[in-house]
This record gives sequence, structure tokens and C-alpha cells, in this order.
Amino acid sequence: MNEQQLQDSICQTLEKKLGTTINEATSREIYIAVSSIVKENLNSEWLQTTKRYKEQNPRTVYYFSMEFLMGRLLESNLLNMHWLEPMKAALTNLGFVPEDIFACEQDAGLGNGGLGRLAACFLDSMASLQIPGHGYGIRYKYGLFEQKIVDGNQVELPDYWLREPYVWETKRPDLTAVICFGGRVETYEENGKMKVSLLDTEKVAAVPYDVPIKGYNNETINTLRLWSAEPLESEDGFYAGDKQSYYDHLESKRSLERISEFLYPDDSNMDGKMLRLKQQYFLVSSGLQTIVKLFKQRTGHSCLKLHEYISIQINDTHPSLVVPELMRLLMDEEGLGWDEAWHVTTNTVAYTNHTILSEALEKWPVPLFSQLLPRIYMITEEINERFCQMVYHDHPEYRSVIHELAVISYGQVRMAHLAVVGSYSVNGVAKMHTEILKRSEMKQFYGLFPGKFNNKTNGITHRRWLMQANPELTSLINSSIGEEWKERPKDLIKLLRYSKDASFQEKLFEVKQFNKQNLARYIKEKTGLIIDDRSIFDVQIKRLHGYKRQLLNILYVINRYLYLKDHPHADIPARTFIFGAKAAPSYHFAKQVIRLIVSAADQINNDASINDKIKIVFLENYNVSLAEMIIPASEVSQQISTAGKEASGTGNMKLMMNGALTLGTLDGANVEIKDMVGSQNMFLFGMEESEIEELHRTGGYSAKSLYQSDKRLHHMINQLHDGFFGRDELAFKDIYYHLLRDNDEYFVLKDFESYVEAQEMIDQTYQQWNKWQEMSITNIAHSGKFSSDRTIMQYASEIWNISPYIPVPAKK
Ligand code: 26W
Repeated sequence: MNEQQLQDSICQTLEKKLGTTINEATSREIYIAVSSIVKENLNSEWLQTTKRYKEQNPRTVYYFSMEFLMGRLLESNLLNMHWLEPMKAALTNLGFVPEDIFACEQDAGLGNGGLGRLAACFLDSMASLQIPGHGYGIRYKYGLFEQKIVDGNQVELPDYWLREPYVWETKRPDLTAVICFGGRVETYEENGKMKVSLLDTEKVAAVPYDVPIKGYNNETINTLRLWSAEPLESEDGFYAGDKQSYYDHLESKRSLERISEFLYPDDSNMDGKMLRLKQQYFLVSSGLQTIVKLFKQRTGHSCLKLHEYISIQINDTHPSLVVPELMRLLMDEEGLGWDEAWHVTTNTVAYTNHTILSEALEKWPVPLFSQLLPRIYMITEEINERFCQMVYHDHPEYRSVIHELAVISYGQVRMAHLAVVGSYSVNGVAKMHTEILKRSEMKQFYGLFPGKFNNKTNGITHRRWLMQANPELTSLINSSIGEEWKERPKDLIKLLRYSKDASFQEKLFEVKQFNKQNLARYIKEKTGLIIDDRSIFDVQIKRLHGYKRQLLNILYVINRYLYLKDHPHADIPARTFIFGAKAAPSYHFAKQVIRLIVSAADQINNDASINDKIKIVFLENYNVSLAEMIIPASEVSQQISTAGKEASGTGNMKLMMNGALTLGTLDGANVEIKDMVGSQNMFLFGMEESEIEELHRTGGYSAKSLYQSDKRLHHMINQLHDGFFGRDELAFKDIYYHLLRDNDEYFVLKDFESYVEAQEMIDQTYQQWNKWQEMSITNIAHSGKFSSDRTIMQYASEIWNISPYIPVPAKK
């Protein structure tokens, strides 16, 4: 549709559907009109794709994830449909600001951070590469909490994102599945075969809500299927009047419906909550039941061939119950024998590991697990038994460590072991991360199954993170190297030709200034703070966690401030330090760090004596939409995790793609960024992973002696309780103890000096205008490698055995 047609269509929709006119409509009504026009248009293409899939029955991948951090969908749908430009024009003609209309959409915040956003980027890439691939997740009523800062502290508000109807979803009650919890297992014999039945279970309905995932510049629309727990309408759901009272019955029904109520806000901290295990089984069972049913309908084959048509990728261990649940369906429902079912299962399931932090490894206490899922527990025990037998007989060299490898051990079910044993592929998310898995974390499993292990370095969709978030940079790129890069992001490398081109550098600078002014305006609106758009925009945006070391950043800022107090005329460029970070509600230390950042901001932003050389901005409620505004305006990208701790990172890629220079450690995918751009185009600092390992091994690190011997550190750390923060004197004692008494788990003090040096390099380099631009262009040019299209191509060919479709050239 062209501009005029869109305009007419908006007016018609307002009148017919919303009973209003263009002159009276609110922004929200315009948003509803526009998005329903888009949705209607997608629906017919969606049907076509589904029809094609039905007829051709291609190999399909299902991406199982407890989190999909989708953000807003209107603008990305418009972009992928090639409607973005005409729609923006239509809205402008009608007297509206397109960005204000897009902002009426609530973020779908169904994820915590990196893992959930990765899943969203993967959906975009699968559809854009025309890979038959669908997402299966949970339709949480409440997404990740909304963060407010009140009196310097984080407070959490519920994110009731479904308050208004969600335009993008279609409820599919016809595909409802029934999920059973609890009960008891009875075995009996039938025709000489052992049969199992599960009795007296509590049942809940799983109702899917489908969201279309539109590919860029093609006709493919895949599906994100989100499951919602709802009351069962069958007789089973009614009160039978026997064992329980009516009210107890209602109560237990209610508790089952709470399964899809909210997303757990903990990222990287395993908490053995029964409800979370319920959520995991709920997702896995509804998804698998549907897949098996559809497979039989479409192919007419027995499930013995399931793995020839289907792969299931599990996003971390959260959905690893797919292994015993698929075994259950194949044996108890489809009549396969153990060996047949095991063959199918272990050729269907593939597992991605996203973390090596030990506190994040999922383990469930046996009593909880077996009570909630008695049949699944039986099968898991059998998997464990057979696996241990196999190791004992076939790998005598591992006999002494069987208890370390077992799926069930020390009264716990270890989900990572279940996932490794039950899948045909295990992948890490960056080269370094996969090497650590093979070398240490999963060393023994790697010894047993070397062929299963592989790397798939993460990626991000360049459509959302460059084309959509940064249209000005996109136009600049188009005008110099053409538009092929949109379909072949590696073509961005052609920009290298312009790295020293004065006119290109000037234009890049202007684009950055434009985006910085835009962000400065937003900051002023939200916080009242006026920031200098000529200062260096230095950002650290990610979940708050000890290992990500926001503490290192803010301690450095305090240190810089103390220096400026002593040297008010020092010739260093002004810097704006921008933070965005949510802390898990129960993570005390992380919340203290937020308080420290906000208190430091309070103190430093209001001290006129340093001539506005430092501003600190803590932006509340960091989420996908805020990231889309911050990233294009960023110049320094802080990726400063303790080496060996960040599995990959994906914010590092988004920032690099938008021309920010990385201040980072050799960790996660920073290593691969370095491989591409070279260390001369980044600011690297800090210990390497091997040095840290060495310190751990020898116990050769004492934060206290460093503190005692280093004057600067001493002075700075003392500020934590020496009156710098006035009323907050006692507030930061936990951070103080964390650093000194608990020996600085993440080596903040150890890396401090090297960090300061890297920061000084940044100040110097920024003053060499041409050099900075050149470095920035070099980073953008190499960022094509980090498109999730590359990642998905690798999953498709190396894990899923699905041939990606070669896209046709862009429509003009
Ligand atoms: C059980 C609680 C829990 C919840 C979430 C444990 C672990 C997680 C995730 C694995 C945490 C996560 O998001 N990991 C991040 O995954 C990104 C995508 O692969 C990586 O880029 C990040 O480095 C990694 O921290």
C-alpha cells in the first residue's frame, strides 16, 4: 500500500472499528487503527505460509524458550513489510508524530535479559531467512517488573502488559492441550507389554495465543506460540464432591491457573520454586503434545520418524523436561518401546547453554520433582540409570566420577545433565564460552560425547538494531555502499573504504550528534537533567550483576570526580555516564550498586565546581524500547565483565553496530569483536581468563592488601563510608564488605588500574576527532558478522539440517 492508501485506510478503520474520526482520535486510537490494518494484512500471508508448510511438510525447528523479550512489534512489522516509510509519511500527513504512535504499544517484556532477547532476534532471523521455525513460550500475564527509583532505591511495580488487548495475538482455543500435574502412577500388563497410567492428577488447560513473525522482504510468516493456563472446561474440571471441600477445589484450580501468571524476575539465580517447575512442565508438555499431534496429522507417519522432520532447540536448561516428556508421549501415548523412543528423542532435542555461573545451574530437589511429576520422574530415573550403566560399561575411565555425571545425584535432578544426555547437540554462545564448557565446566561430558559439542556465536537482528533503531545511520550507509547489506549484512564491510573519508566521517558525526540530541531530550524530559550533547556518551546498559561489574564503572566515575575536584582545570573531555539496569528483586548487592550509582549522580551532577565535566544518568526501567533509543546515541560501550563470566553478551554487538567503541575485557563475544576489528579499534583492559583462573587456583589474590598498598584505591573505597555520601554513610557498607572482607569476588579492585588506563586512552582518542570516526566506521563495517542471520544460518546447517532459503533481491 502506498502513502495515500494507508492514510485512507487509517481514516476508514477509525470510523468503522473505533467509532471515531481522524480529528478526534487519540494517539492510542491511531495506534490501534494502524496496528489492526497491519495485523489484517499479515493474517492472509500467515495463512498462506501455514498452508505451504502443511503441503510441503518441510523439516521444522521449534525454539522452546521460557522467555521471549519481543519489545514492540508495530514498527518492526512495518519495516519487514516495507511499509515503514509510507506509514510514517501517512501518519505525518495526518498530523501525528510516528514515534509517538509507535510508543503507544506496550513492550512485550516476557524476558529478563540476554537470553530472552536472543530468542526474539532468532525469530526475526528465521522468518527473514525463510526457515520453517517457530517459537514456543509462555504468555505471562505479567512481564518483567517495571522499575522505579524511589529515594535512590529500586522498587518493582507489576508489568500488567495485557491490560489493553494485545493486537498481535490470535487465540487458538481449538488447539488447547490438557496438562496433568501430580497424581500417582499405576503399571499394568496388556498383551504382554508393560503399560502405565497416571491417575488422580490435577489438570489445567493450556490455550495457545499465536503471534505472527513476519520475515523481511519475503512472504514467510512464522509463529510465536504463547501458552496460557486457563480453567479446564471439561467434566474433570468440575467439583466432584468427594475428597475436597468445594472451596479447596476452587482454590487448587485457581493455583493451577496461576501457572502463567508471571515471569520469574531472576536472571542467573536458580531458586527452587515449585511454581517455576510447573511453568517449565506446562510449556514443555503443551508444546510437545501439539507437535506430535501435528506431525501425525501431516505426515501420517508413526512417531518413529519424528526426528526426520523435527528439531527442538531448547533455550538453556529451562525447557529440558522435553527429554522425559517426549519419552513419555512416545511410550505411553504412542506405544513405542524404550529404545525406539530414546532414539527419536535424542535425535530431536538440541540444547544451548547460556551460562557457566554455578548459581544459575538448575537443580530440583527429588521430593518436589517426583511429587509434581511422578511419571516424568520415573522416566528421568530410568534415563539416569541407563546412562550410568553405559558409562560404567563403556567408559571404565569415568567409573570413579559417575556420581558427578549422574542426572540424579545427592537428592537432586540436575537439568543440565539431563539436557546433555538427552540431546544430540550441545552448544555454547561464543567461542570462548564453548571452549570453557569443553575444557572445564562440562569436561567429562565432552570426553564422553565429543561430537555433540559445538559453538554458535550469538547475533542480533540488524533489522531492529540498525535499520529500525537508527534510520539516519541506515540512510548514510545506503548512500555510500548501496542496500545489499540489508539482506547480506556482511556487506557492511564495504564501509571500510570510507573509514578515512573526511566527508563520510563528517556525516557519521552528524548522525551521532542527531541521535545524541534525541537522547538528551529524552533524558531532560524524564529526569530534568540537562546534558551536554558534545560530551562523550558512555553507556553501560544490561542487567545488574556482580560479574558485569557496574561497580567498577561507578567507582571509576567517583575517582574521576575526586581527581577533577583536585584539578579543576584539567584538560579532559566532558563525559556523560549513562546506566540502565534492573536488579533481581531479591539481589541485595545489586540493589546496593543501583543506590550507589544514584547517590553518586545526586552528588556529582549538582557540584558546579567541576564545570559539568561529569554527568551521571541512571535511566529507569531499562527495556527493549529504551535500548532502541540509547544505543544509536552511544559512543563508548562498556562491556567490562570479569573475564570468563559473560557467556557472550549481545549488547556489545548492538552498540558496535551503531558505531560505539568497546571498552571491554577479553570476555564472551568481545573476543570475537577483537578478532574482527583488531585491538587497536577497541579499548581493552583487565586480566585475561587464564590469569583469573590462576589466581583462583593459587588463592593468590588479596583485595585487602591491594587496598592497603594502593593510595588511590584506599582513598576511593573509604568514600563508601567516609562522608562522601552524607546521609548514606552506612548505606554502602555491604559493598565495602563485599570488596574487602569477602575478597572482591569479581576482581573489581584488581582490574581497577588497568581500567583507569583504558579510560585515559578514551579521553585522548576522543580528542583526535578523525581517529575516533575512523575507529567507529571500522566497528560498523565489521559488525555484519554479528547479525543473527549468520548465527541462524549456522544453527540451520550445523544443528537443524535445514537449508536456508536464498533470498531474492530487495524490491525497489
Ligand atoms: C534459573 C534462573 C536463570 C535465569 C536465566 C538462570 C540463567 C538464566 C540465563 C541463562 C541468563 C542469561 O540471560 N544469560 C545470557 O544469555 C545471553 C544470550 O546467550 C548471553 O549473551 C549472556 O552472556 C548470558 O549472560
